[in-house]
Amino acid sequence: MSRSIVVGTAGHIDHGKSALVKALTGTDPDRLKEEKARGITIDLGFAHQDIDGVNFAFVDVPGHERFVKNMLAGVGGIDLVILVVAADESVMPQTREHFEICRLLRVPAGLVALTKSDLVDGDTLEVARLEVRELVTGSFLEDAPIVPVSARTGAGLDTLRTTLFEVGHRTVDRGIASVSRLPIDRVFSMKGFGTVVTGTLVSGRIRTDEEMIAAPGGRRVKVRGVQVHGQRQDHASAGQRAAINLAGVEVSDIQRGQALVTPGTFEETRVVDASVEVISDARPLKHGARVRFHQGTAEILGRVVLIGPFPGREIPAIPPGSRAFVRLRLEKPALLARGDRYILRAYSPSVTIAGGLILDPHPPRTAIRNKEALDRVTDLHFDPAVDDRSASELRAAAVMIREAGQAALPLSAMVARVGIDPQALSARVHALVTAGTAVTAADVLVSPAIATRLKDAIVVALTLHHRAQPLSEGIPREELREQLFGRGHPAVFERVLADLANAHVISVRERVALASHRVELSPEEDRARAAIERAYREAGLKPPDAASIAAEAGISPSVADRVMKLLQRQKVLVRLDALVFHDDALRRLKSDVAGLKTSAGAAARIDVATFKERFGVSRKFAIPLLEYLDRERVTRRMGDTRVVL
Ligand SMILES: Nc1nc2c(ncn2[C@@H]2O[C@H](COP(=O)(O)OP(=O)(O)OP(=O)(O)O)[C@@H](O)[C@H]2O)c(=O)[nH]1
Ligand SMILES: [Mg+2]
Repeated sequence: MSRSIVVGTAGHIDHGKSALVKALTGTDPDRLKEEKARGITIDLGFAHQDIDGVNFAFVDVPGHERFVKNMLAGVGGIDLVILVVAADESVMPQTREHFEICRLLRVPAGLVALTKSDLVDGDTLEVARLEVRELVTGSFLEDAPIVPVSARTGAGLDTLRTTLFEVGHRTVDRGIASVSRLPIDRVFSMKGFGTVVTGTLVSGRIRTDEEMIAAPGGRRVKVRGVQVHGQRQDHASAGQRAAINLAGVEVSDIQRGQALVTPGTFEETRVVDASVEVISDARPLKHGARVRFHQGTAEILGRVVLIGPFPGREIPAIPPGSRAFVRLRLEKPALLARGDRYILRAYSPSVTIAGGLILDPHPPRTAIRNKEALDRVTDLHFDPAVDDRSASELRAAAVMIREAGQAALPLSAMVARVGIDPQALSARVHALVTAGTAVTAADVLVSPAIATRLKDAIVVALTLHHRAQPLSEGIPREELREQLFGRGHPAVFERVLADLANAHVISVRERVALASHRVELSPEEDRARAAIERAYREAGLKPPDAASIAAEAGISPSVADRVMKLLQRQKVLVRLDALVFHDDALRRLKSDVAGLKTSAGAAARIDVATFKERFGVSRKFAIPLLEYLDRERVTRRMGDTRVVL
């Protein structure tokens, strides 16, 4: 498919935006009945046209001041803007407002169309040209071509087409990151197809049959079909306008403001940290101001909380024409990634006042009116136009890994929260590890300081444990984790254990021990061990109780207790309910009972009475032993008797 460039119109009401789109494409972008009746654009309109093999997709926006919110839903993904200024009226309020919006959203390129050139003489045209030049001085449109044109007579249209092609050619192709994201600008139902959504695909690729999420809301949808510029395709790519036919959802389930995204990449958020720039003819942006937050195609109410810097001592406010850092508290969830551009409009009257860049879509809920918070957002800040992307991503990741602490930062969060292209993820992780900023553990990242601290804590805990309980083989793994890292991410604990084991510092079995640890018995304990073991071995299936063994052998109860526990951990002795048997006796019992089958054929059975008789034990021993045999799958109980398996 040919290269595709999305072009947005911008400009004051009635300046001829829609007429120009129609003159260029042959399609009238005003599609609503009300628009035709009133002769104004109300909502976004769409048209497309090939110019010399490049596909230009037009998003025509309304100029009316009441519909700026619709305009905002359209300019999100555009590559190029045509700022439309009627030569007879020149620069008007929405010329300025739309221009500021494009500037704040960092629309990459543009040109100016001086429309209705047929209505003015040369001098008036020059005045309009000068006023436009003044407006765009110092902006992305500073050197943009200004093309006089008339939709009525067709004068200048060819030049406009050529200029559009030239400017369009200079815009850079958007990289196709594998996270797909399509802010939805229209939802409708099409006969024979069902639900269709449209939008500009800002990143990634959307394929037929793919599963996606419509978020916020998290609804799973399936892509039934994809159309780009009115043609069926098997996929749409970043930078294209696309119509996506969805299976399994009604039109009423989906709205403008949601986005189609790859499952598992974005988390909804209501609190974000951002940089902000207040436009020069707006009022100061006050701490606590209620605003309309616009991003993608969404409009969400929220409040501005100033992080800083604060030049004055009075009520903090960001003066017009200056920049600062803010925390935005939204009244409804949004889907945001680091690096997203947004616009703020005043709650009432709704005029555009500021715009900026999302720096952290999931900031920790810490106090923000202090120097630490300001340092933090300064660290997170970046200017995509001049900063090295990889360096700024690594800096942000470092902040977030540090803050995640023991909980660790999931790799999946790196994409939306840090803004890393999934294809670059492993390279970034490698860089973080090499720089000593992160340690990886399964699918999370943790700061090396945490890993080191945990390692030290484990060694100390084991040393103390071995000193206090020399007969213990170590601390059970789970107990150790609970004790030292209860709130930490389990993968980090496992990673640290593995590191220590690989370095031969510890040994990890059911219990964790220092590698150097040996169970060493004192002469008294050793004598006790031998005596107890012998007693149980000789007692076979009729063991006496531990206390009487100890008493008979003259062993103190505390030594007996320690040695008994050791023998059980070593599996020399086995506890069945209240009774303890020597492992040898149980082994012999198992093979004897299993042997019944070989001698008696397939239907070997045994009941309590025959068991007692054959093995010479009382009921007290017979019951736990038979139950043990069931558990060991040597026998199976069937009513009063047992079958030998
Ligand atoms: N004489 C003359 N009239 C024009 C020209 N372009 C547009 N018009 C007229 O100006 C009026 C407004 O044109 P639109 O294209 O609807 O203006 P718009 O900028 O799309 O307006 P909104 O979408 O409502 O902001 C219409 O009556 C057009 O016929 C032109 O080049 N010359
Ligand atoms: Mg219009």
